[in-house]
Amino acid sequence: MLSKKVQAALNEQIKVEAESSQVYLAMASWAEIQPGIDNVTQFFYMHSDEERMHMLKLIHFVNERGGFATVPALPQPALTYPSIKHAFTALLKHEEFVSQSINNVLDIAMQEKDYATVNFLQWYVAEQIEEESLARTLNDKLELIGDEKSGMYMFDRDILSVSVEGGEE
Ligand code: OFO
Repeated sequence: MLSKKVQAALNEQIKVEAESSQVYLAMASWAEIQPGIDNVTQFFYMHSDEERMHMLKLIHFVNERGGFATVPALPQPALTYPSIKHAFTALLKHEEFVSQSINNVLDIAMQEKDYATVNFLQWYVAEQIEEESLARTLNDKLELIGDEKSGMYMFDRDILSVSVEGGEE
């Protein structure tokens, strides 16, 4: 059985994952109308789907542990970006925020001596390490590319294989 505190923290995390899914969905829609970045577009759509999966996993966990997972209202995410680099910088910042949020939930679960939740959250801790690392790699590549068109062509060509190697789920 979940304590009220742990349930509230997990419900907050459900909101964070849902927001992540929306943020990346908006990035995908914006990328889709930019010329020549079809794979970047697909990367954002896939990332949005993954975040929805992270949200669902939390919903099932809360309900299976005798709690009640609440589906949150969501703010509208940013709809456009000045450049692809800006979108990826925002993605990295967002992932860092999510990691911090997972750490907060973990802190609460530990304070409450809820070791089942602590154990469950390990998957998210590992996932965030991978996602942050992938986001940093992609930002570093974009930094090198600058405004070079051929570099952006290769970035788009390679992004899906980089994300698979990076262990994206
Ligand atoms: Fe939910 O994994 Fe990133 O944000």
